Amino acid sequence: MPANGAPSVLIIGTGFGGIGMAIELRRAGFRDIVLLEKAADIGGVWRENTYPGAGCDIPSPYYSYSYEPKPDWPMRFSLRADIQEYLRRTADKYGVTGLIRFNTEVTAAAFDADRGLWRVETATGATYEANVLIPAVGQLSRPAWPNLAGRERFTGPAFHSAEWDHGTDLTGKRVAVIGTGASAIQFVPLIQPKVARLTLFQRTAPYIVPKTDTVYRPWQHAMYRRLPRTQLAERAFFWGLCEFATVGLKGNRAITKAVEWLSAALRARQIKDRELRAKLTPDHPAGCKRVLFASNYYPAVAAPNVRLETGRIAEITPGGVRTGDGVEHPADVIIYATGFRTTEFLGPMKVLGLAGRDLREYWSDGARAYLGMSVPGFPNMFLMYGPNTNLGCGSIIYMLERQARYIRQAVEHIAAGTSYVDVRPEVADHFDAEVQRRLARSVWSMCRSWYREDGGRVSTNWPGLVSEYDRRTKTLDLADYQVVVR
Ligand code: N01
Repeated sequence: MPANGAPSVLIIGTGFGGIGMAIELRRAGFRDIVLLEKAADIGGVWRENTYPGAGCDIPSPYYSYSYEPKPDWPMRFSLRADIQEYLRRTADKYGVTGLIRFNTEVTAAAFDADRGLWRVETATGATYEANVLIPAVGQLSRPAWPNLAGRERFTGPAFHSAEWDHGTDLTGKRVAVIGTGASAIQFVPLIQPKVARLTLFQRTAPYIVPKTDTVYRPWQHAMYRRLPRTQLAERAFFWGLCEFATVGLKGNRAITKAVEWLSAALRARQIKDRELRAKLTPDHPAGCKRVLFASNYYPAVAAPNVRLETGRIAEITPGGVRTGDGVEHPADVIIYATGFRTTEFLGPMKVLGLAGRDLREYWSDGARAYLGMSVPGFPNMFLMYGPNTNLGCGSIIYMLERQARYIRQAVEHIAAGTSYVDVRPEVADHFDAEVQRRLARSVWSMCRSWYREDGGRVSTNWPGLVSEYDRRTKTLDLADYQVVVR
């Protein structure tokens, strides 16, 4: 149990990572905790992504904190507003909301070894100091805009799916959507009935499998409330299903072939036009990009007011999008569903460790961290949802809880009189080599995706099952760290 309120902890971000971390520390008795949040509300991606139909494709009984089951989720695959509300309520319940400094964007952080303190600068000019720094800023927080010529010349409204412009009414408009990833496949079916014409620019066809959604009935809510184990069973089922799917992503082709078959069966059932079906047929192994869940996407693409354009985009013109064949596709509105800058962990922050070492330089040939959390030369800093902790299938909240548990142990060691702990470079290097060796055999090394750096390194994904991550992060081994005592 900490004495004298020490150590002090600064958490950056109030998505599931930051809030979960603060809860873990408070439950362990720590009180000197501050969370810095750039926006005016909590929620991370669930606050930012307000596009029509935004929701989670991991079932809610699994996509929730293990210690905070919610018996009354309206649906199995919850929509963003319900998920954000769940996070808000959980933060309130565990006394975290009052610890948050809103509208406080961190711009830089530097470690002062003499004082064993991180000094953090913010866009407001306010500075903060703490013994421990925990960036929990996510992998999907910064929209990626495509580098297309003429983008600024377009005269109509244009916005990114993660920054949806609710002031633009799409009714009766000619709309161009660029990108066919997880975001696009959620909002395309919702905007298709109201627009006059939708041109959907697909660079790579994704694998889509049916979404087994369900609206929970009152009797189910009552059952989950009275017999919590029934909801736990649903959680366990999806945990097991994802572990099984991950065996495929790790390299078992029989499993990924089954996913390919499932997706082909959905196309055969929902797309009657052979030419369109061919265009929608992926040309990479399933799982190498994220497999998507939707039962309403293919029918929307097959609707008469939709055109699926697979030609290369040559440029954006003042009035639309021109493809490589010279054809201009007129549009009143362009929506960029082009994803996130996933491999630029910690985004624009300048982070300086021991002897002024710059994190960006250390990561110049790819982000890496021991167990996704600790970076040598950056003592007392622990990342949540850091490099190589994303999943092809599974609940990130499960991973975040493991990270919170591990980091809490580090904080306990620091509370016990240690000035700082710094992961040993050889430990971190050995771990990174192992992770990369394993990822090279996985399906993620077989195509270009947001999981990979430009050079090909897979820097986002965990190479194993979540049960392995659970085991390896259960107990912090101090032998992995250089420990500097005051
Ligand atoms: O982004 P993406 P997203 N010209 O990177 C295309 C999570 N998420 O926002 O595949 C033309 O997947 C790009 O084409 P290609 C989830 O983890 C979850 O959709 O690179 N096209 C692709 O089609 C997800 O994986 C949920 O060839 C260009 C698309 O844009 C992650 O967020 C919902 C292009 C980008 O797809 C990201 O999903 C939403 C260009 N220059 C998000 N540049 C759920 O839980 C890019 N593209 C359901």
